[in-house]
Amino acid sequence: MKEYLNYIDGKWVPSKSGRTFENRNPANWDEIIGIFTKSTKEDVEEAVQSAKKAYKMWSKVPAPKRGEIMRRAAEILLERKEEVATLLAKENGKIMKEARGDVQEGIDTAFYAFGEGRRLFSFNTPSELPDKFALTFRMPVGVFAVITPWNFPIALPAWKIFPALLAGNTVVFKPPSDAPGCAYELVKILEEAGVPPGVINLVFGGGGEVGEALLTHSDIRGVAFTGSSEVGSRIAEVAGKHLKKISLELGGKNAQIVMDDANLELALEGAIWGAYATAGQRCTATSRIIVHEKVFDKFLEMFVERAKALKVGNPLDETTEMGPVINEAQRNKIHEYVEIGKKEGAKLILGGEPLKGGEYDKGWFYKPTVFIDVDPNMRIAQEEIFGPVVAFIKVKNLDEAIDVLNGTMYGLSSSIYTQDVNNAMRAIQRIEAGITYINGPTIGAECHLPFGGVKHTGNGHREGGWTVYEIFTEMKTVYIDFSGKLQKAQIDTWEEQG
Ligand code: UN1
Repeated sequence: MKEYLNYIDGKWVPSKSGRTFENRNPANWDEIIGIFTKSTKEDVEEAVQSAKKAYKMWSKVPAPKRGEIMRRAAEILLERKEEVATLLAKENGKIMKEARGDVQEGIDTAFYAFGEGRRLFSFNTPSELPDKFALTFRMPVGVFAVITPWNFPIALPAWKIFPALLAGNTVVFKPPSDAPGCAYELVKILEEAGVPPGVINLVFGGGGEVGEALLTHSDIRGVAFTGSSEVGSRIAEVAGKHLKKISLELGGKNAQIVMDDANLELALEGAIWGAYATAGQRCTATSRIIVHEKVFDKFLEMFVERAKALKVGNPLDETTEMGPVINEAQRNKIHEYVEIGKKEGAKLILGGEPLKGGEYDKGWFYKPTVFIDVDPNMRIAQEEIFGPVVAFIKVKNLDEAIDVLNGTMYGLSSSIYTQDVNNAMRAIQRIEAGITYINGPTIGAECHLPFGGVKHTGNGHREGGWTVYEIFTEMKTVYIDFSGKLQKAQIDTWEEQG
C-alpha cells in the first residue's frame, strides 16, 4: 500500500512523528485508497520555514512568468482529468459526472490565474499637487496557510492555491483528512509544472494539530479557509489576535423559492440537482425549498416522485445519481438531524434512514430525505445539515418567501424560479445572500465570478474571479514626486506650487 508523504521544500518526506492515517472509500469501506503521513507541529514548522525562504525569490518572479507555470499546471490537470476525477470519486464519494466537474473547476481556475498574470490591475489617480503622481500596486502578502474541506477536493484548493501563487505568495497547504489523495495529485502537478521548491508545501494531518499550528504561527501572514462557521469563527478569533489576513468561506442554509408562475418542470430539475448533488454536501446545497401555496402540493408530489427514483450507489457507475456521504460521523450527524426534525414536529415523508442491503452495507449511504410541515424556525430549517435532506416550506406570497429565505444566520446561495420579471427583480434586491440564481439551482457557481456569502457565511471576502486577488494581495500606494520641492498635501495650494 502506497504511503503518501508531505511535500516540504521540494522534497517528499514523512512526518517526524512516524504516524500515519488511512484514507478509505466511503462507498466501500473495505477499500483503502492510501496511507498518509500524519504530521505534527514540527512538520508544520519546517513547511513554514521553507515557504518563508522561498517567498524571497518567488515574490520577485514577474507575475506573467508565475502565470506560465499556472498554465502548465492547468494543462497537466486537463490531460490527467479522468484519472484525477476517478480518484476524487473514490475518496470523496461524489458521482463521476460531478467529480469531472470538480476537476474542471480546478482547471478553469488555473487558466484564469494564468491570464491574471498579465493583469493584476490596480489604480492610478491624479494627485492634488502639481508634478506629483499617485498610483497603486498589488503586492503579495507573504506565507499563506490554505485549509480546505473534503467536499471539493480539487476545486477548493485550486480556488485558493492558484491565485495565491500567481500573486507571489508562498503556501503551506493543509488538506482534509477525508480526501487527501487529490491534494497529493494537485501538488504533484504543481511540482511537475515547475513550481520551485518551497513555494507550495503540503502537510497532511488533522485540524487540531496541523491547522492549529498554522493558525498560531507568527510567520503565517494569511489564512484562507473553507469549512464550517464554527471552525471559521475560531480561526477569526485566533487570527484576529495575531493580526493575520483571513478569508473565510463558511456554512450555508440555501433555499430555492418556487413561485406560482414558475415553470415547474424546470424548478423540479433545479431542486433535485441542488438538493442531492454531492449528496447535499455542498456549502451551496439547496436545503430548503420554499413553495408558493398555490403550487405546493403539485410541486411536492413531483419532487418526491423524482427523489424516490434517484439511483443511489457506487459513484464510479455512470448511471448512479447520488453517492454515499463522506464518513460515519457525517452520516450520524445527518441522522441526528432527521431525529431532531421529527421531534420538532416536522413530517418526514421520504427517506430519513441509511440505505441497507448489498453494496449499501459497506458504504455510508443515506436515503434522499424530505420533510414537510416545516416551521421556518425549526432547527432543520435553520442549521446546516450537509446531507441529502430537504425541508419544504409553504408560503403565501413572494414577500413571505423572501422573509423565510432571509431568516437564517447564513447567506451564501439562493434561487428563485419564476416567469415574472418583477418577482425576479424584487428577489435580486431583497434576498440577503452572496449569490442569487434566477431560474437556476443554488449550486453551480462559475470560477470566474465572485463567490462568497453574507452574515455567518463568511467575513466579507469573495473568492473566484478578480475578487479573489483582494484576498491574496496587499495594496501598495505610491506617490512619485520629482518636482524638486517639498509639497505638503492638504496644506500647500497648487497655485503656490505651480
Ligand atoms: C462548496 O461547496 O464549498 O457552486 C463549493 C457550487 C460549486 C462550488 C461549491 N461550484 O456548487
